[in-house]
Parts: sequence; structure tokens; C-alpha cells
Amino acid sequence: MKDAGERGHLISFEGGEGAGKSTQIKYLKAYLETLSLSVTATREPGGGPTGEALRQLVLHPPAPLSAATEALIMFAARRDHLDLVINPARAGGAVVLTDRFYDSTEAYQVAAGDFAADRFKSLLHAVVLKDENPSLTIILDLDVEVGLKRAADRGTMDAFESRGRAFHDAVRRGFLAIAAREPERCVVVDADREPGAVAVDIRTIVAARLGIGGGT
Ligand code: T5A
Repeated sequence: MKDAGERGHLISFEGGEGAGKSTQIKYLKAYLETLSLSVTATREPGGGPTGEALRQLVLHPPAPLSAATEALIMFAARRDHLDLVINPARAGGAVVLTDRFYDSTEAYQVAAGDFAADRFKSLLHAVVLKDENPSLTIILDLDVEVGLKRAADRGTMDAFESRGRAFHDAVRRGFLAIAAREPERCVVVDADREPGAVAVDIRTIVAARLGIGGGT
């Protein structure tokens, strides 16, 4: 295991509905553990008990929420997630893999919703400290219809999954715009392939960008 005292990396996984983030986090976690690294897998909104309660609220709201309200709930959940899960794990030397982080707010509430970009930026700077940024962000890119079908095949839809194609196309464009703007942090991976092939690419990226592991 890694020495306690050496701060672990934070890797975020982003993408539209059904892109395969949870699946790929499982693959990467298992691989990194074979290298004797301590790994924490977590998700947003969620992580700790309060984050999970906020997740229920925002995914299954008692009445429709505005994009601004959604963004505020996401950032409240995110601060709690950083305090209770991400920062303690990183302080103990673990590599933290999070299924969604602040890019999801930019893609869903700003690019696809009507939350203003400057308000998003202010909130981001107020809530997430500079040294809490991910070392690496993997953006799983997938045709919207394919992703929504994968999500629908699992059963009941939540408040986001049940939005139309135009909304999810805007989410996809939002993620690609973030990747184009921040190439030093973000890598786009083609998620429309069998899971093992996607996992091999992700290992190679993690090795090249963070020097963890040796690719395949
Ligand atoms: N949200 C979240 C915001 O609006 N703003 C924010 O700031 C944040 C943080 C979260 C919702 O909240 C919104 C976005 C989301 O709508 P969620 O249930 O966590 O809700 O939604 P997702 O993150 O989209 O979770 P999903 O489980 O739907 O997608 P994943 O994790 O990307 O996909 P995964 O791995 O669970 O796979 C889905 C299905 O596809 C299969 C899997 O077996 C599974 O059945 N699959 C594949 N099939 C074929 N080929 C592959 N390569 C496959 N990979 C997985």
C-alpha cells in the first residue's frame, strides 16, 4: 500500500447517461488494487450519508427543480463529499475514483440547462478549492441514443434520464467542450466499444498521465 502522508490522486469519470462510468471504475479499481494501491470508489451526487440523501432528493424530486436549484444541491452534496469521503481518502494516500464531479454540473445544469456559466464558475471557486481539482478526468463519450437505451434497459428512469434527446445531446456537447478547453486535465474515450477495450485505453491513459501502472 502507498505511504500514508503522500496525497493520493483524484480521478473523475464523466459522460452522459449509460456511458459506462460505474463499469469502468470497477475495472480500474480492480486493476489498481493489483498494483497494491489503496483505491476509494465513490460517486456524485452521493458518497456520504448526506450526499446520498441529497441524491435521492435531486434524482426523484417531489416537484420539478430549476437548473439553479439542481446546481446548488449538487454543490452542497459535493462539499460534503469532499469533506467526508474524498479528502480523507486522499490524505490517507488512496487513489480516489469518482463517478461524476463538477464537470457534470457544467454539462447538465449549464450546457443543457439554463444555469448561467458565470454563476457556475463563482460557485465552483467558492466551493471547490484549487488543490481539490482532479489530477485526471476521463470523459466517456457515447451516442446519446445508445447510452439512454443502456440506462433504460436497467429499469425505472430518474428525473435526468427521462429528459429528451435534445437535452442529452447538449450534455454531450458540454462535456466535449470542457475536454477541448482543458486538454491537460481531460481525456475523451470512445465508450461505444466492449467494456474490456475501453478499460485497456483507460489504464494506458492513467499510466501516461499519472505514472500509475504500465498500461495493458
Ligand atoms: N447530475 C449529476 C447532474 O445533473 N449534475 C451534477 O452535478 C451531477 C454530479 C446521476 C444523475 O445526476 C445528474 C447526471 C445523472 O443524470 P446516475 O444514476 O448516477 O444519476 O446517472 P449516471 O451517472 O448516468 O449513471 P448510469 O449508471 O446511468 O451510467 P454509467 O455509470 O455511466 O453506466 P454503467 O456503467 O452503470 O452502465 C450502464 C449500463 O450499460 C452497461 C452496463 O452493464 C449497465 O447495464 N454497459 C455497457 N454495455 C455495453 N457496452 C459497454 N461498453 C458498456 N458499459 C456499460
